[in-house]
Amino acid sequence: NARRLRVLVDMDGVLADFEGGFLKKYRVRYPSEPYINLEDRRGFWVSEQYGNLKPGLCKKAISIWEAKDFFLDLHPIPGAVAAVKEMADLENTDVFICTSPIKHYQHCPYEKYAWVEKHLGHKFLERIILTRDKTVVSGDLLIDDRPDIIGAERNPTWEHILFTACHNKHILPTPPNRRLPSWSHDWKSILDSKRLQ
Ligand code: BVP
Ligand code: MG
Repeated sequence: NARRLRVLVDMDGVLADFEGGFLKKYRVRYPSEPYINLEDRRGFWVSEQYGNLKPGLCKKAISIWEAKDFFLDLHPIPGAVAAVKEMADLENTDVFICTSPIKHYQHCPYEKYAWVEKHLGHKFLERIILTRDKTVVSGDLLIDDRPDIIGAERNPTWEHILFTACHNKHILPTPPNRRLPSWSHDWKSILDSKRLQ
């Protein structure tokens, strides 16, 4: 089977630690405001949970990731850099980084490219797909921490593998939906199972 496998890998929450980076900068900028520990995060939208915690905190949360250097300063998720490099070096495997930038575009798109160059190297700049709609991108697998990935295409070509994050760990994946609990788990088996299909 010489068919190539195309893997789309999400960035925020899968390669880059958006949640950890957010909490750290939020607490520095708003030291007297309440915050949500990562263990207590529920729901994909940080802004929504903060808005429900106290009026005004939705806007304060948004101010954190709209600021310069927020996306560039994010730490890699443990094991992510090594895994993606190894994945890209596998035979018959094409890896793309498929990420949704925020609409406040002054810093985010640039910093996503800079982050990839810094952590994965210059050649990975060829592999970046910025899109707000991942359903129109074709691939065999999409490794992503967002539970609900919808868009213009009703039948995306990819199988969504839910990457475990603080905000989704309590969600029970409805079979046959699969999870990748972390990069130290066996992601290669997921790819191999897809090659055989
Ligand atoms: O660019 C990130 C941050 C933004 O959504 C994008 C998630 O991209 P993917 O990982 O799905 O590719 N984002 C925005 C908000 C609120 C906006 Br108002 C949020 O609460 N969480 C969040 O991740
Ligand atoms: Mg994500």
